[in-house]
Amino acid sequence: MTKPIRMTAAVVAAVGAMVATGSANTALAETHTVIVGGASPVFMPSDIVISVGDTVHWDWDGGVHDVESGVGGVHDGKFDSGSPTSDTSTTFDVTFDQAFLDANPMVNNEYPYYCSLHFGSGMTGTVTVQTDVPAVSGLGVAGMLLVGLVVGSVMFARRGRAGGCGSV
Ligand SMILES: [Cu+2]
Repeated sequence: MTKPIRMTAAVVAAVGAMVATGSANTALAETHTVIVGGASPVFMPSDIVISVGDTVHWDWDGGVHDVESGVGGVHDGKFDSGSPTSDTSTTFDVTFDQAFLDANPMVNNEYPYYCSLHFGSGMTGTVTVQTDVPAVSGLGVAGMLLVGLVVGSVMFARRGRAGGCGSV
């Protein structure tokens, strides 16, 4: 009977760590860097999923490029880095907070963008903003697991006592 209980304790500790990590994530807005150009005319990574409040940081790495929101070279006015440039010290930041989402509503909070010089050859990307912060639902699942494990270990302990082999 000691073996299953010891294992349960280890799992409870692991779930506890998950819960702690989850609550830390909800408190921090993150910055996601997207490399602009470089060896080839692409955005890297091209499609990213972020949480509301996070910032996307585009960082020029070579070639003449820009960042414009929209599809197929048609600018939709949501964000724009300005004229294409080859200056590798160029950066462009957009914070996708709730105010930005409210002012620039998109289906599924999915923001497509492109380089005005190279969209035809596939220099495009998307930023998808999640408003239901994943860490919160993770916390719920972890909480349910924790309750299940506590109930399970209590049942193990009771069964052990009833069988007369519960002494340490
Ligand atoms: Cu380009």
